This record gives sequence, C-alpha cells and structure tokens, in this order.
Amino acid sequence: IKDGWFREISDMWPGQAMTLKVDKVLHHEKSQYQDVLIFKSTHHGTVLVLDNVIQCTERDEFSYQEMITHLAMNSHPNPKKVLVIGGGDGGVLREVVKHDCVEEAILCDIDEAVIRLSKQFLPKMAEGLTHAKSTVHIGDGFKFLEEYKNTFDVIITDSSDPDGPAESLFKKPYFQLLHDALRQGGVITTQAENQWLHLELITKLKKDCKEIFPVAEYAYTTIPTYPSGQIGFMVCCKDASRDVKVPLRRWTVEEEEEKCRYYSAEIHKASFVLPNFAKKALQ
Ligand code: AAT
Repeated sequence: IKDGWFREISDMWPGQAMTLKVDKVLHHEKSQYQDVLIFKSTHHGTVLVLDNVIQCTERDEFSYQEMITHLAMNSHPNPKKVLVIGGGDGGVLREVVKHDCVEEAILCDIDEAVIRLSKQFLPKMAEGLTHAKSTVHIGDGFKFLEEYKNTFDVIITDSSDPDGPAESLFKKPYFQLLHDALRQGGVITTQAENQWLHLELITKLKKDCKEIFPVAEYAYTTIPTYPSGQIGFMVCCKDASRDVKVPLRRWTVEEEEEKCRYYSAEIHKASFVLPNFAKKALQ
C-alpha cells in the first residue's frame, strides 16, 4: 500500500496492476502459508489479499463464486455430496448449499487464517462455512484428495494462483486425483486463470484434463478486480455423453434472479463461447 492505494503488482501479470483505493487496513498478518491482508476499500467493500494478490472484494465476488459453483452443480443431474478445495472465505460453500439436493458440503483449505479472518471480516461469504450441511477441514487439498476414491458428485477447486501453496493444484497428478475421487457421472470445476494473460497455462491445463476426463471445457466470467477483468474455469466430467456447456438442471427465471446476481442458464451456455484467439489456442 502506497499513498492510500493498494497495487496488485506481480510477475504473473507483468506490466499491469489493479489498483484499489484503501479506506482503512482492517488486519494484516503472516500466516503459516501466506501474507494475509484485509482492508476496507473506498468503493469495493472489504477486500481479502493473499501474498499481494486480490482474492475477493465484496463488490464483485458473486460473479466468480456463482460461476465456479453453478457451472459444475447445474451440469450434474443430482449432486448430493460436494467437495470444495480452497475457498476458505466460504463464498463457494454459500453457493453450493443453494442447491436443495445437496446433503453434504465439505471444504478443505490449507490456511486456517483465511477461514478465521473471513468469519470476522467477510460475514456474507463466511455464512457458507457455518451452514448446517457444511464441514470444514484445514489441510493441503492435494493430500486431502488422496484419501478419497469414488466419493463425490461435484468437486470445486477454488484455489489461489499457481505461484504459492496452490502450485500442485494446477498440475496433471491433481486432475487424476480429482477424477478418481468423483463418483460415476461426477463433475469438477477449477480456477483456470485468464485467457489474456495465461493462454499457455490454460492450453496445458486443458490438454492435461482431456487426457484424464472424456469431457473438458474452458469457460470464463467477467470480474473487474481480477487481473484483466476475467477469470476462467476448467469444467470436466467423467461421463463422456455429458454436454457441460448446456445446464442439465435449471432454476426458473424467477428463482434464478432470486438466488443469483450473475449466473443464469443463458450465461452458463455463453460462458463457453471463446474469442477466436483463445478458441484456436485451446482446440
Ligand atoms: N474465493 C475466492 C478466492 C480464492 S481463494 C483461494 C484459497 O485457496 C485460499 O483461501 C488459499 O488458502 C487456498 N489454497 C491455496 N493453496 C491451497 C492448497 N494447496 N490446498 C487447499 N487450499 C489452498 C481464489 C482467488 C483467485 C485469484 C485469482 N487471481
């Protein structure tokens, strides 16, 4: 923070940096795994920052949390048992439990500080952590997954960027673990970075996923406070006949508008439509 502005400078997006005006620093600590900063911004609500990278702002978090969750959940006919890797702020769990069919939602984040501080400073996201159907574990997502085979209907990896404790969550062995931890017909989504900045990484991710899952597609959402204003997801399914680009289950338009501020069945389909430069790279 310099002269009252937070600047997200990183080698992962060279030559550019999101800048947010700081109203007040609410908390700053070094946890076991990362530097954790929480500040109140002037126009984007409370902001969570890990290792100088914006994880969420209260103003636009719904775009990311709704899309990473409902793209997977609505591509499954009847998801009962759901796992979230990362996502310690609780926002993805909050979205998961919007589906009445869910019986159990388990979360595993590596950093207890994110969970503790989200409960204190981001109550609108953290409500997912204390929901009656939710169970929260603290530990490395990769190690956690190794213990489960044929268990989950949906697994959502809401992870930070590969530069840090999430590095293993972007590599091929992790996708094999995800595949094996799914039940028949299971679906995953993972945080899969930005097509303007990380096309090479996404190309590699999609190739790895395609070698493990019969269905692997890249979708994206818009979100002003993530680098270059968009972030993408890998959406994969164990069932070769499933078309994840079209929602299998959908709410009525009234329900959609009541439950979601970004996601809709229409945007589900649209989110897989890529501009030519990205489409070509990912073919
Ligand atoms: N909900 C939106 C914000 C995130 S959260 C990313 C979470 O992943 C953090 O809470 C972090 O502690 C957790 N995490 C990192 N590595 C691991 C791991 N190995 N196992 C389990 N959890 C992990 C995503 C922001 C995306 C930012 C885009 N620039």
